[in-house]
Amino acid sequence: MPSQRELNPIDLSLYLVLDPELCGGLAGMVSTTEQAVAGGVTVVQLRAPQWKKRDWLLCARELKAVLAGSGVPLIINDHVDIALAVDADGVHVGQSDIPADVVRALIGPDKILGLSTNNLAHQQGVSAAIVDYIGVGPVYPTGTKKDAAPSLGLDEFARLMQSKPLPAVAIGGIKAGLCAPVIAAGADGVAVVSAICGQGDVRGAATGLLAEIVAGSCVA
Ligand code: TZP
Ligand code: MG
Repeated sequence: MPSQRELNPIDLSLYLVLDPELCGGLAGMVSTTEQAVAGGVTVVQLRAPQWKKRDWLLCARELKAVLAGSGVPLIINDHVDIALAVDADGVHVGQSDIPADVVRALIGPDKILGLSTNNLAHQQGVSAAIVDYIGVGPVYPTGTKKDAAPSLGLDEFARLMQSKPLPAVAIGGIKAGLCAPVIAAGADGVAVVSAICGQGDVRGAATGLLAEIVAGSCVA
């Protein structure tokens, strides 16, 4: 991969990671996405670790249609084949998934590629010629991802942000009232699951989080 590859531009400000259980299945994920985009989310990721591939495909197609013309990119967690099948905007992988260089070779230079990192060694292993952004966390304890690593805490997260190799989105336990400090610590955006999925007022939840993120950027 040529090292002069330019980063794909992506506004990480408010990054929604969908959860099938919290949203109430496929239809709930689609309606959550519609409302969350109206509330200002800037990225949507389809993540459904328990799902069969057929459901991934059906949902990805619907999300792609809902997001068309919105300017909000659709990112597919783990599954490169699904991303390619629906011409999604990008793929997000973790440290135990298909390696980033292999994903990049499969999706080509123009798609967005995100990589989860949890510590300095992970960050040092990131190739900025291959990856567009990193997801860093969990910052706070989370009940959403059962196999999540221990939470970093804000101080350790801030230390990691001092040497971030790429734009970084913070994830894990971030909810209303906790966004601004994470942004002030150096994150380029906040990724949430339960702070949006399953909320009674999805649009309002997104709007409130985004306002905090903007406020956090002002003091960063
Ligand atoms: N990766 C690290 S923590 C996490 C993922 C997918 C779950 C975050 O969910 P929540 O509800 O925003 O804490
Ligand atoms: Mg993964």
